Amino acid sequence: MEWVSVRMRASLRGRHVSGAERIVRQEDIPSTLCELIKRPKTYDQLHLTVERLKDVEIFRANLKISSYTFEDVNEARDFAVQVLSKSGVSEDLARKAVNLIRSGASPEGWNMRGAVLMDINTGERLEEDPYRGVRTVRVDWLKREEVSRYLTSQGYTLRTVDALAIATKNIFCGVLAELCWSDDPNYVTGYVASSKMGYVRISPLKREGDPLGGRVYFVKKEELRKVVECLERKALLLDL
Ligand code: PML
Repeated sequence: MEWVSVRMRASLRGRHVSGAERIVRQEDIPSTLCELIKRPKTYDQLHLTVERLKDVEIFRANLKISSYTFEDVNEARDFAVQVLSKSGVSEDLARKAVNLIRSGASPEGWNMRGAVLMDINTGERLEEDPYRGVRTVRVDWLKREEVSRYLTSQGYTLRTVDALAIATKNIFCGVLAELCWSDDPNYVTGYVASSKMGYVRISPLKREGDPLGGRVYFVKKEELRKVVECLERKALLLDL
């Protein structure tokens, strides 16, 4: 069966503002393009990629979801550090990851387009391009509408739908733990994900109005090449 990856990324004055992906059938390409083109609120450049995929693996998503809400950002970030520790990340490196996202992980102190890759043993940053980082692409839900309906009926958001897909692929590819919160100034819920702890939603990981956000993936340095190849090239459709 033929599948096509449709990807959108938009930027404003050279800075990434929005990105999304769908894996769809040939006949759904036009409606998907129309949907994705409407997503960024503002941009001066928008790139669309339509790519035929050769080998698509179907994989059952298996991360348990849990949610925790705190009075303030510091408590929530401390909890994220604890969840990362339980996932095998030292407390020092977990704090380093929080501080990187908090202050903008790119060399100019702004959001990266993709994720930081951090050696889980030493804290060394491993991404080749510190502005771009690594991007988890070629992943979607096999039955996106059904999954969206189900998760939103359980009180989760459409952002959860997308982030859960990314987190699931990351773990599939060998990411040992992930910390993420959004760069959307109005979305303050983030998460820690690992195979041991599942998908742990944590709120608020930042203050309302804060435009900084991003992702840190903890990996083993010796597995770097294999993990990056999988994150960027392997096509995965997730079943719930
Ligand atoms: C959630 O609500 O489940 C957390 C979603 C984080 C979204 C991060 C992003 O916007 O990329």
